[in-house]
Amino acid sequence: MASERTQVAIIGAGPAGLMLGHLLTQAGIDNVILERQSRDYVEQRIRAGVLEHWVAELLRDSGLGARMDREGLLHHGISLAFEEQRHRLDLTSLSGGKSVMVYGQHEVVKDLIARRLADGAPLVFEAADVALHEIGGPRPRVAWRGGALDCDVIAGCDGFHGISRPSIPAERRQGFDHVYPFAWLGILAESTPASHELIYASHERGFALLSMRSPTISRLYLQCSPDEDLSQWSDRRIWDELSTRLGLALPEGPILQKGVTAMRSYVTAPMRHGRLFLAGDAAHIVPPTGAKGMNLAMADVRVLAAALQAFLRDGSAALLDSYSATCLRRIWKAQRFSAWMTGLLHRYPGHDAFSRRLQLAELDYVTSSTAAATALAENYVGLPFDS
Ligand code: RFL
Ligand code: PHB
Repeated sequence: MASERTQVAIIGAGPAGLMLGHLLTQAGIDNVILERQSRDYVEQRIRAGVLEHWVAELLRDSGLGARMDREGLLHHGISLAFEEQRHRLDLTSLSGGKSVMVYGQHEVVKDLIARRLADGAPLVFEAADVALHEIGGPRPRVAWRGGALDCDVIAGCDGFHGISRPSIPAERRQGFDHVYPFAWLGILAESTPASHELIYASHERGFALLSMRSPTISRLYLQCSPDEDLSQWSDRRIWDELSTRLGLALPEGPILQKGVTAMRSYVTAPMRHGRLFLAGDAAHIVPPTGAKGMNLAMADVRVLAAALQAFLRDGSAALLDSYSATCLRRIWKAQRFSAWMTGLLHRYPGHDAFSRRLQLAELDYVTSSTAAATALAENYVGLPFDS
């Protein structure tokens, strides 16, 4: 089959692939995005909800902030709940003026797709059997059922279960993996959020989180077992358990979606093989407790877009050569924060009374020491890029 040609072939239309495509298009670099699923599927997939301060700014600066600023919820604090008390951390005063934006990942995805289509930039949905060829040489090639592309560089933005990472020979990459002995049962409900800010609760019965998508839609999570049987969870049981763990009466409403999310930390290194560069969940995943997954995906593509510009416009490979190391520094710090938040807030099977007292002492410390609260806040709103 005759191949078409582009500069950058992007695999996956999640936040990483779409944002990379947008930044490259703005810089005048040709790119094609290939997505296995349908447009409807990727626009309806409910996932992350918290954007770090700089991500909201990047969206604004690149012309994508209008709907986010109208419909998103700007948050200046979060609360930690334990031992029947709630403690608010003022993220904005602790971080020197920063905040987070509560705006669903699928809304970011919708905005990016709408913009891409308006720009007339190529985006192929339902691209089946995508395969990467010649990634070790200067002219890589991507083929799928019904098409093929010659390109300069491939960006593997196809998530944790994609084909990009396994396209790198196993002996050329190292995986760092940790699986947690619990999962989250998440619901999306048509109900007024009981608090206008997020509440992370550490309870004897397990972790719970109150979040939201709008003033009328709540997003709530409960720690559960990794093999939890959802059929055992009636709506009544879910609401009662959430209310007990959060220590709060919850306005109830129809549950629109229910699901179980596994908790895992994973990093692959390096994030490059020849002309293939991995970004986002294709290279790393974090447990959702620190709200870092989508933000890390955005951080990778911010670095990758600048490196690709230097390479494809000015012929300088230095930034591409340091891409993996630059990203991994931030990624490991986000891994540390996510694992720490997870350990701070969850109940571990076999946790003894001593371990629980240590956890409560740490929660007490974080909510009473400005130094400790500052460390949490600067990570939560997003670490600076030069650190
Ligand atoms: P995605 O979003 O998984 O997108 C990858 C895309 O690649 C496509 N694909 C392929 N396309 C072509 N050919 C193939 N062979 C392909 N294989 C896969 C897929 O269909 C998909 O469209 O990865 P990306 O772009 O790296 O984005 C990462 C984020 O989605 C992820 O990190 C976050 O959702 C994680 N996460 C959170 N992150 C945050 O920053 N803040 C949060 O508050 C937050 N909460 C969460 C979360 C993830 C959750 N779940 C369900 C895992 C809460 C939950 C419950
Ligand atoms: C969400 O709103 O889905 C959400 C918020 C904070 C997290 C994880 C998920 O830490």
